[in-house]
This record gives sequence, structure tokens and C-alpha cells, in this order.
Amino acid sequence: MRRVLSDDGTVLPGAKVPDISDDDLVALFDSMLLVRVMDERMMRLQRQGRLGFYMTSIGEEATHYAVYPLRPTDWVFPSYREQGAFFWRGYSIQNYIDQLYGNANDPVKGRQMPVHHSARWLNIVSISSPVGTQIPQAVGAGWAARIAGKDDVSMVFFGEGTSSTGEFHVGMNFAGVSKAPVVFVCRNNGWAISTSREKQTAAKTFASKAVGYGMPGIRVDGNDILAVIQVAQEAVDRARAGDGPTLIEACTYRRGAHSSSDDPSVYRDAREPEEWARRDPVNRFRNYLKERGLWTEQAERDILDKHNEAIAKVQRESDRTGPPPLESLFEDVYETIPWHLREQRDWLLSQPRVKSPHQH
Ligand SMILES: Cc1ncc(C[n+]2csc(CCOP(=O)(O)OP(=O)(O)O)c2C)c(N)n1
Repeated sequence: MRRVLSDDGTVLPGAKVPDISDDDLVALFDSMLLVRVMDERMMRLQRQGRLGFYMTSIGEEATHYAVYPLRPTDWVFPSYREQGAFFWRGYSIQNYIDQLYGNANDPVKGRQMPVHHSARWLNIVSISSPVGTQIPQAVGAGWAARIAGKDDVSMVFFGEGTSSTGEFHVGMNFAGVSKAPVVFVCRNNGWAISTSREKQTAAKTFASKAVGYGMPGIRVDGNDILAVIQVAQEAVDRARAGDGPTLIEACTYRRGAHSSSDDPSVYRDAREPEEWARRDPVNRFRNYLKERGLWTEQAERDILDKHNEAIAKVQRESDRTGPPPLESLFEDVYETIPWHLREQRDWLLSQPRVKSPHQH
């Protein structure tokens, strides 16, 4: 398994540290803290009944930054636990919270469940509820880029449970055969809702599945952001050079519940997440930055204050923003709305409406 940092954040003997500028190292830490703060705050909002649903990625944040080596023109196909990938590419706190509320400013106009972000302007394709959907999509996008003579790369994220779906095998096979420029990032976080990693596969590792599809499979410590970036960089370079796909197994752990609708205490031992908290990716990276003289307690407090204030401000605005206008239901599919949909829209708008709680 590839590692750069030890559990306490010191560079392991013989490990090569990826070439990342000091500014970027600090920006990566800042972004990881944003994900952490966001998850904690949004989960509280969900418990207050103000959000219908939420999913955290606590303990898995380092895996999100596999997107670090990508260019803005490359494509990202996320699953639902890669908030940091969105933020790193420029998705704002406002976009994030408006999507969760499904309000008038939501980039997808309230048409998706909370946590189903997408950002067309950042080349991030919509999160899908059925697990695995994104895998053949990512392979298709990568293959299409090659046919078009571009050197764009497609990166797709999924959990280890998703490697049991047909989509995983179809996508891996086609990518292997077509040498599509795809980086598969499998976040092995130990659990697929209540199904443990051991019940998911008879293979020793998820990375070993790459062998059957004729591509390299690399295991990396998913709680070590430097190692994640290093293997991602190698896989992206390989894909861009026309050498085909790579499967990365990022070994980490889902410390929280699967989602706000799940209660892990009924199926797993509480000592397991406690054990993994000792290998927390944020702590490890913090210690590394401290050793390099890039971290102070005050600097971290400032970052946390900045994120907390920004989230609170956006949340107040998002709370006040009403739902998308009803007529928006008819937009975005056809350039010109066909007559029968125009009729339906006009009929709908002529009907009496229940007052929205946002209309005072
Ligand atoms: C095709 C399909 N089957 C089942 C589900 C229900 N489901 C949602 S998430 C999930 C577990 C996915 O686990 P994994 O891929 O390991 O990702 P993780 O949640 O651990 O990040 C399941 C079974 C679904 N959404 N889609």
C-alpha cells in the first residue's frame, strides 16, 4: 500500500513527497477543514428538520483530493461523498447549501435530492442515486475525448460496495479494452451501508480487480492526502499520455453513518470508528504542515472562523430564499417548449396554489 506519511504525519523513510507548492498545501488543508465543518453543520441542520437528507464524509476527506492533478477541462464523475472535489474545483459554499435546500438558487433548480450536486460549469457531472451509474458514464466521456483527439481525462469516484454492481465491471472492461483515459477511484471505506467489506468480495483487495481488466490497480492509504495525490498524479499522467486507465483503491473508513437515515450502532462495533479516528486524515496533514512550518494554531482558528462565518451567512440567505418558480419545471429539456408542454404549464399556473412557507 502506498503511503507517504506515517500515522502521526511524519514523512516515512524513503517516501517521495509529491511536488506541491506551500500555497497549495495550505489551500488543501483549508479545503479539508471546510469539508469537515460543513459536514458537522449540515448534519445538525438535518437533525433540526431543516434539510431533508444529508451524507457526511468524515474521515474520508483526503480521498477527495485525487482531483488535485486534474485540469479544469478534465471530467469528474463523483459519488456522494466527495465534497472536497467540488470545493477544490470551485463549487461555492452558496452552491453547496442552495443545492441541499433545493431553493431558487440551487444550480439544479430543486430537481434532485439533497447531496446530489452537479456543476456543469466545472466539468463535474451530476451525482446519481443508483450507485454505479457514474462509472460507464465516465468511461464514455473518456473514450469520447480520445475519439475527438483531446487529451482530457475522466476521473470517477465510487465506494467499494459499488464495485459489486454490473456498472463497475462493464465500465472497467470497456475502459481496459478501449484504453480510455479514465482514473477509477474506489473509496474503500469498509462499509456499504450495513454490508461490511468482507461480505462485498472474495478478492483480497479491491485494487486486484484491475488485473482482470488489463489495467494497473494501486492501493493507497486513503487517509494520507499526499499519497492520494501522488498516485492520482501518476494515474492521470498515464491516462493523458494514452496509456489507458488505472484503478486506485483508496483505503479509508466511513466514521459516520451511511447517511442521515442510517444508524450504524445496530450493525457495527462502536470501537471501530474510534480506532480509525486515531488515523484521522486532517490530523495527519496538520502534523505534516506543522513540521514544514506551514501551520500555526492561530492560522487554523482563522480558517475555521472564516468557514463558520461564511456557512452561517450563506445558510441565512438560503433559508430566506424561496423554492424555484413553478414554471421552471418546464425548462431545460427542450430549447423551444413543445405545444403540449406549454399547455400543461399554462394549465398548472392557472390553478390555485398553496402558499409557500417562504412567502410571508
Ligand atoms: C443500484 C443501487 N443499488 C442499491 C442502492 C442503495 N444504496 C445506496 S448507497 C449504497 C451503499 C454503497 O456503498 P459504497 O459503494 O461502498 O459507498 P459508500 O456509501 O460506502 O461511500 C446502497 C446499497 C442504490 N442507491 N443503487
